[in-house]
Amino acid sequence: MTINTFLNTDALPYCKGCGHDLIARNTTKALVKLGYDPLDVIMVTDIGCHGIIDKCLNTHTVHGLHGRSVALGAGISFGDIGPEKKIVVFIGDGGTTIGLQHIMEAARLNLNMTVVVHNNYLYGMTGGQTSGLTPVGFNTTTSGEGNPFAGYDLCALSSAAGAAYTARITGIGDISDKLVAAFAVKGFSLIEVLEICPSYGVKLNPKRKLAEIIEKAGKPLGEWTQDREAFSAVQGRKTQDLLAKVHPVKKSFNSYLKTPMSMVVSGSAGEGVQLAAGLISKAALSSGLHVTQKGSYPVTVGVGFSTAEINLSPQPIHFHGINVPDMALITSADGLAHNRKRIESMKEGMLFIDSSLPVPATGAEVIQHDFRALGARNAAIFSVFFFALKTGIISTEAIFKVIEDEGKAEKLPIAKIKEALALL
Ligand SMILES: Cc1ncc(C[n+]2csc(CCOP(=O)(O)OP(=O)(O)O)c2C)c(N)n1
Ligand code: SF4
Ligand SMILES: [Mg+2]
Repeated sequence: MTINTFLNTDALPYCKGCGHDLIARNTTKALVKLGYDPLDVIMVTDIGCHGIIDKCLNTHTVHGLHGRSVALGAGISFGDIGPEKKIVVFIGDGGTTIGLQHIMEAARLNLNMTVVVHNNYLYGMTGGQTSGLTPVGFNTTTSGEGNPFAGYDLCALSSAAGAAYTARITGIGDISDKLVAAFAVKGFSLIEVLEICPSYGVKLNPKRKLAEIIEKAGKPLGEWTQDREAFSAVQGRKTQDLLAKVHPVKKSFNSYLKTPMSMVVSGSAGEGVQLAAGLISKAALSSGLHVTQKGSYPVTVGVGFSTAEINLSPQPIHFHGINVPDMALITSADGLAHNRKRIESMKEGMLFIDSSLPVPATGAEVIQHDFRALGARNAAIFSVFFFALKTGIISTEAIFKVIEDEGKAEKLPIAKIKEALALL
C-alpha cells in the first residue's frame, strides 16, 4: 500500500516488518474510503513506537503523555468539534495498561472517537517489557520464562464499560474495511489490532506464529456492538455555553505602565488573596494591559499561605513565571514566610508589607501599612487598593468598577475601604 493524501511520506519510521506500519497505512486508507479530508481528522497518538507516526501525517496531530492519548481525545471530543470531524486515537498495549481508566470512561460515556490499540504484546519502544496485555506464556525481556499472568481482556472491558463498538482483529493483510467499520460508528469504538513486534516479540518467541499466540491467549477475535446514543446526542441537549457566565472585560481606563511588571500578592488562606489578585488583574485588563495570574496555596483549605503571582504588561506576555518580583504585597506572616527568600533577593522595586510584620532585608523600597485594619478577611483586598493609589499603575476607579460589574459590591466593605483610602 502506498502513500495517499493522509501521508506525506512512503517511508514510515518503524523497524522492518512492524505491524504498526500496516495499521498506519490501513488507517489512512480507511479514512480515505470514508471520504474524510486530512484536516477533518484529529489523530491523537500516545508515547511508544506507534506514536512516532505524527510527523508523517497530513492530519491534525496531538501527541500525549504515555497512556493519556484517550484522555486527550476525550478533551477534544468534549469540545463539540462538529460531526464532520473524526477523532482517531492511537495507543499501544503499554499505554493501554497505564491509562486503562481513560478508555473505560470514554467507553462508558460513549464519546465520539475511535481508539486503535496497537497490541504488540509488549513495551516496544523501551526494549520489549511485559505489559498488562501480554498473554500468559509470552516471552518478553522482563519475563524470559514466559509471562506467568494472563493479560487483560481489553475488548471485554471496553464492551462492558459501554463502547458502542469493540473489535479484536489480527494485524495482517488489508485491514482497512475493519477499520472503516470502527471509524463509521457514532459514539465510542475501539479496535484492538494484534501484532508481534519483530524486534523483540519475534526474537524472544522464536518459531511462534501470531495465530497460535492468539489462540493460546484465549481472547477471541470478534466484534461486539451495542445500540447506544453517542455522548454528543445525550449531552448536546443539556450543555450550556460555560463562557456565557464569564464577564467580558472592556477597556475603560488607561495605565501608564510602559514595560512589563511582575508582582506577588501573598497572605493567609481565607483572607481574600486570590480575590484581591483577581481584582488587580481585571482592573489591569480594563486599563489595556496584558495580564497573567497564577494562584498557589496548600491543598488544605483555609490553612497556611495563599499567594498569587501576576504579570502586567503593555505587550503580550510570553512567559508567566516569576522568580524575583518587581512588587510584593504581603499582608500576613504566612505570606511573608512563603515569599521571604524572593523578597530578600529583590534589588529594587517595592515591598508593601503589613505594619505588624518584621521587614526582611531587601533592596526594594519598603512601604508599611496596617492592611489588616479592616479585618483579616479584607487585608489583601485593602492592600490592592493601597497599591493602586500609591503606584497609579491601575486606578482605584478601575478596581471599584470590576467589583461593581461582577456584582461583588454587597460582599465587600466598600464604604469602609473608601473611608480608609480618603485618609491616605
Ligand atoms: C508515564 C510513562 N511511563 C513510562 C514511559 C517510558 N516509555 C516510553 S515508550 C514506552 C513503551 C511503550 O509501549 P507501548 O505503549 O506498548 O507502545 P509500543 O512502543 O509497543 O508501540 C515506555 C514504557 C513514559 N514515557 N511515560
Ligand atoms: S521496536 Fe517493535 S514496535 Fe517498535 S518499531 Fe520496532 S518492531 Fe515496531
Ligand atoms: Mg506495545
